[in-house]
Amino acid sequence: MTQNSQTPDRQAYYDRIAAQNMAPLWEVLSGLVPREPKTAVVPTVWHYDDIRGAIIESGSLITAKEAVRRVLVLENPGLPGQSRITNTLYAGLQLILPGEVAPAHRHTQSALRFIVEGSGAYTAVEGEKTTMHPGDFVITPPWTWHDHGNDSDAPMVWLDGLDVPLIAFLETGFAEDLEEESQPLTRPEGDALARYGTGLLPVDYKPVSKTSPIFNYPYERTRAALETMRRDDEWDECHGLKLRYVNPATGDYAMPTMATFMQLLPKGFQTAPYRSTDATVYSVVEGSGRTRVGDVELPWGPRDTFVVPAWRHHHHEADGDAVLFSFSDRPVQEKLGLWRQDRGNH
Ligand code: GTQ
Repeated sequence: MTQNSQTPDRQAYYDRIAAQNMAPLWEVLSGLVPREPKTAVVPTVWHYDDIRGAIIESGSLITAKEAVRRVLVLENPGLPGQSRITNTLYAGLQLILPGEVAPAHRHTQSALRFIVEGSGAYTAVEGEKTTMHPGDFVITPPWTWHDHGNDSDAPMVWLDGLDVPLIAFLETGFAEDLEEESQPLTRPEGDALARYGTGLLPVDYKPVSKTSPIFNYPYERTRAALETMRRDDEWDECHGLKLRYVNPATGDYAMPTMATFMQLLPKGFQTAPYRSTDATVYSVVEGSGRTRVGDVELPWGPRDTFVVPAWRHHHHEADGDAVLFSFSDRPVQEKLGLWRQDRGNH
């Protein structure tokens, strides 16, 4: 970053102006205005089978109530101690045991849950409960009350994705706790999906927030859509068959700060080299294979989480049919006119 142009005269001058809270731009210019994105984020995979033991062990060390959220944060090794999986995104694996409640709170950070293990725990958001199953994509919009509970008889684990580092950078983080552990329920389960998630909307509906009014996109439906569409056999060379989750009221992404996707790679498919400016977190739902990021190989199987840094060429290889969920900060980049992609190796 430093351009190595220091001389004793210059250094003495830099020291003097530092006392006046000034610094020479020419020593840092190329780092401040890089020719292309330079990221500290390292391509990394967390194999569920390797980390499951530690996740379950956390359940005997602390209760969900005491922890508030009992989560093992997935820290990018290039950003140690910063609770970040990419520059702008946070990810963690949350455990909730039978009978436990993670108490109600709300915050300005957007949260997504992607269900990894177990079935039958719930999230309640703004007066409605949704029961969660593997592969479901569940949303907690900014500043909405949410609590989680597990009425099933098995542990449940999901991937939390939040825009925590982005909100911290913008210094717009607010949070508060509800006095009661669980919020009062005001609507029957399934209300939001019926109202907004069947290709219909209430006749005079106007969006009241920037987040989708659907807060659980069940895997069953997503998987069925992919399975029906594959019959056309129109595979994108970079993505296989890739869908984005949308807010049905606006056509925009389901969340204002995070884009979410589900893609199908058929058995034996190898995607063409691709890169984009949004670092992307993947959660493997079905199948196994590997993603190559430059010289780094990330082998993956069901329930694994992996991250591809910004603007790094990569491609995926699927051994059998594979289904990958992913999320990134693409909506923010697009709205600022910054998002770029590069299809192919040139
Ligand atoms: O479930 O509300 O992983 O507030 C981190 C912060 C989960 C949550 C996290 C949170 C939550």
